[in-house]
Amino acid sequence: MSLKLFFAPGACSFVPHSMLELAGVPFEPVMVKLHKGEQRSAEYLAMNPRGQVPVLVDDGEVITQIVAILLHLDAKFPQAGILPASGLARTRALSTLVWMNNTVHPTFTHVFMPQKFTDDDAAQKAIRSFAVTSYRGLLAEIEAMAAKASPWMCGDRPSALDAYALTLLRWGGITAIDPTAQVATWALAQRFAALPAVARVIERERLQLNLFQPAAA
Ligand SMILES: N[C@@H](CCC(=O)N[C@@H](CS)C(=O)NCC(=O)O)C(=O)O
Repeated sequence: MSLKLFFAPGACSFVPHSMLELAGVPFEPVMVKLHKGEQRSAEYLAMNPRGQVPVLVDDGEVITQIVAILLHLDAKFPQAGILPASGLARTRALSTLVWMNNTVHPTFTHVFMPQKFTDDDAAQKAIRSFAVTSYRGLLAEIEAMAAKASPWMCGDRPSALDAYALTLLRWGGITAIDPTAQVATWALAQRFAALPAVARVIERERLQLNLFQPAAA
């Protein structure tokens, strides 16, 4: 069995990256430098024509999309607790995971890369500013979920939801949303980051949890 994960530091690939480390299975992490455009190299596009991370390569089979990658890993390593095993707990966790991936994450894309949505400079500014407000509201929804975590989002085991919550909260810092003000999510993220397996990922990606910079006046 050979597993390779293409990841970029601080990107959404942190979610499968931390799940692979938590699973304790051998895998090869391959860093992709998005700021250098490595995701658009001919070699990378031959593997993933969408030019994005994460990509999981399992025995030569290329798998893209976070939710698909996580479900694939969960089926392969059920002991890892990537999602609750069954029942309503699993359904609810999937519902939150998919919402994080298809709503919260793309809202941040509008903040971080408004150029993907229009080439008009003024419209980009408007998109960004509207998306920051939406993103704030979405982080407040995550905060309400984190406040009920006991101790993790899915109960007694850390899961993909904790990893995604950390990632989304961390990104908020870039948009002048102070992560420490989201008290429950911040505590959850710190607890998750302190798990030895996750600490290895944070070290490999050289991540700083708190990226907060106040908005310019
Ligand atoms: N829907 C995709 C989203 C992946 C995604 O947005 N990846 C970003 C990093 S967080 C990326 O690779 N961006 C590089 C680019 O678009 O150039 C998934 O779930 O995997």
